[in-house]
Amino acid sequence: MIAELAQRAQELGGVKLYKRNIERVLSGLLVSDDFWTIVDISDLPVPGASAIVKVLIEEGLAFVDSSDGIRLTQKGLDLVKELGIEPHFDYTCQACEGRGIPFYAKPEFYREFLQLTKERPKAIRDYDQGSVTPETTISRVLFMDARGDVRNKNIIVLGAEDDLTGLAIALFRKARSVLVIDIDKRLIDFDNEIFRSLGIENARAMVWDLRNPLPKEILGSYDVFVSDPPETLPAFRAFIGRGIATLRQDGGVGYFGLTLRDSSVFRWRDFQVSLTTEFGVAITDIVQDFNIYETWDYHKETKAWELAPVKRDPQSTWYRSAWYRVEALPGFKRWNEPIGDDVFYLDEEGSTT
Ligand code: SPD
Repeated sequence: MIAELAQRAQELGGVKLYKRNIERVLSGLLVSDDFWTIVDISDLPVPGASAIVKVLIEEGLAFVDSSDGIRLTQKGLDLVKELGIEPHFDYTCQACEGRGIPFYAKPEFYREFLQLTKERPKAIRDYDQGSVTPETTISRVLFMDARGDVRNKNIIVLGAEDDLTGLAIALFRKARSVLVIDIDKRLIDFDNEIFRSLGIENARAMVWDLRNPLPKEILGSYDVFVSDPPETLPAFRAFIGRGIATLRQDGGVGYFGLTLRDSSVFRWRDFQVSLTTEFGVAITDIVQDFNIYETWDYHKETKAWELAPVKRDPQSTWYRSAWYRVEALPGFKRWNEPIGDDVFYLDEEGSTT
């Protein structure tokens, strides 16, 4: 029965699904009626979660109540019982928000970042932007520092400066140098203005479209790269492939976010194969749900909103990504080819642009 539901939802949603995905959605429905929370709990791309909910409704296993909440019917509750599916449990540490790194460990750093970024540029749709919370950005830097990847290192941040991670690394004042490259001139100007006004001379930001190969002087020049790519395969190569190409030598390190809200675990396997077998890096850390994103203002203009089985605002933050750390091993590959822009931001699994 459940495998059949997965098959039907897969046909409806156009993304790969299997039995476990149905179980996770049912488990989520036992604790929340909010569609976006269900997406979060079930670790599914929106088109997949939406298709599963729609199939459950068609089968009389779930229904939409008068406040646009999704709830299990008696038939749904009977099925859940029969299958032995339990309510989703959340044991996330409230102090560190589940990252294992308390963002308040360096209070002056956190406060300075908050103060300086009050007027930060808003996330816009053009480049698939969606900013992580300030607590996430600060925790990224502390996580990197705890792994020995900040002090006296040359660090490059590629794309995704809507999260202001490059700015935060520079404000931490421990790196040897920081270069931020991003397609969005608003962010580049924002960073450079802060560097200038605070007299931070070892950091700079420049506009760059990562679809284009990196210039020679950037290749093989850095100890650490940081990024947060859109989850399409071409964007993964442009952000992460090129990130690896900036590393000076083996032992170089990369950090980036990968989400299951815009890609499936099947796609993650492709990414991981490409990282380990093609680019020659080892994955040393994956901290699931490390990165928490503020819901972007353009949410109601996206395919995700259009696909949602109910049109109700998310009840809380729901979009998260895992924090990956990779280490380049001897013989790692520097990839730096041009990339077309046809499916750069959006494909069948992605829907939040
Ligand atoms: N389009 C909405 C926000 C997307 C944020 N990007 C997250 C990328 C994770 N790798």
